[in-house]
Amino acid sequence: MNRNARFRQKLQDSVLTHAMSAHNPLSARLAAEAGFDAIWGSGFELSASYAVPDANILSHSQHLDMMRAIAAAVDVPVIADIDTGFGNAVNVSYIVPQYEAAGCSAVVMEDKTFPKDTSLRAAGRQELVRIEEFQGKVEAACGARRDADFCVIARTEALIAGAGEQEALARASAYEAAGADAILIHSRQSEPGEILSFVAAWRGRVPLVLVPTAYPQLRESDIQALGKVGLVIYGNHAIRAAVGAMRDVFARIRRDGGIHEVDAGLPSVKEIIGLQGDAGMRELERRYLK
Ligand code: SPV
Ligand code: MG
Repeated sequence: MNRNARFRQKLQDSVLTHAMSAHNPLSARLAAEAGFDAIWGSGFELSASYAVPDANILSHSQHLDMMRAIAAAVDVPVIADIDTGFGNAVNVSYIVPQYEAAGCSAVVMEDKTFPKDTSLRAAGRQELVRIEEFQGKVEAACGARRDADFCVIARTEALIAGAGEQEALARASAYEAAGADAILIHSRQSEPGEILSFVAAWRGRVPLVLVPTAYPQLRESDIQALGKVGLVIYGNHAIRAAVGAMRDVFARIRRDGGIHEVDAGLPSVKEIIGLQGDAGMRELERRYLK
C-alpha cells in the first residue's frame, strides 16, 4: 500500500491517528522516530522558523519546497497545511497536484479569507469566506487530485471566528457535501467544552480532526472515546520544544562562560550525523566510489 492509501485507511479506521508538527526534515524525522503516524506540515511552524507571523507572509512555493523536503526525509504520510489555498478555487486547482507530486498524502484547507491570520492569537483578524465559495475550493481540490487516495481535509474556522456552533456545523456539512474526506474543527477556547459540544452534535459521515493546542487537558484516550475523531494534530510542539531547548542551552552557555557545562547533556555530534542519514551516504560511497 502506498503512503496515500495508508493515510486514507488510518484516517478512516476506528483507531485515532496522531500527527506531529514539523517545520523541516529534521523535526519530521524526529517525529517519525518517536512513533507518530503522520507529519503535520504546519504553516505556523514554518512561519515561526523564518521568524515571521503565520499570516501568509511566506509564499506558497516556500511552503511547498519544505513539504517536498519533509516528504523525502520520512516514510510516514505528510499532511500539508495549505492555509486558505493561497487564493481562490482556481489557485487551489493548480496547487493541489503540486503538493501531491511533492509527496504529501493530504492537504488541510481552511475557510478564511486570504491572507489569513493565525488562529490562536488573541484578537486575530478571523474573516470567513462564503460557504459556497469554500465549497468551490473543496470541489477544486478534490477534482485536482490525481490519486483518489490523496485526502482533502476541510477546516472550518467558524468557532475561531466566534460564529457559533450552528454556523460551524452548517459549514462542516456543506464541506462534506462538497467532497471533503474529513473536517478539521478548530477552537481556541482553553476548555474543551466548545469542541466536545460540536463533536456530539456532528452527524456527518466523515471523520473529524482536532488540534488540541488550546485545550491540552483533552487526552488521546478522551478523544478516542468520542468515536467520531479520526485524527489528532499536535500543531506546534516541534517549534515550541526547539525554542525552549535553544533558549535554555544558549542562556546556560552565556552564564557558564563556555560549553563545558552543557556539553554532556546535549545530543552528541554522532547522533546528529546519524540523523543526517550518514549510513546511507556511506553505503553509496562503498558501492559507487571507484
Ligand atoms: C498550524 O500549525 O499552522 C495550524 C494549527 O494551522 S494552528 O496554528 O493552531 O492554527
Ligand atoms: Mg496553519
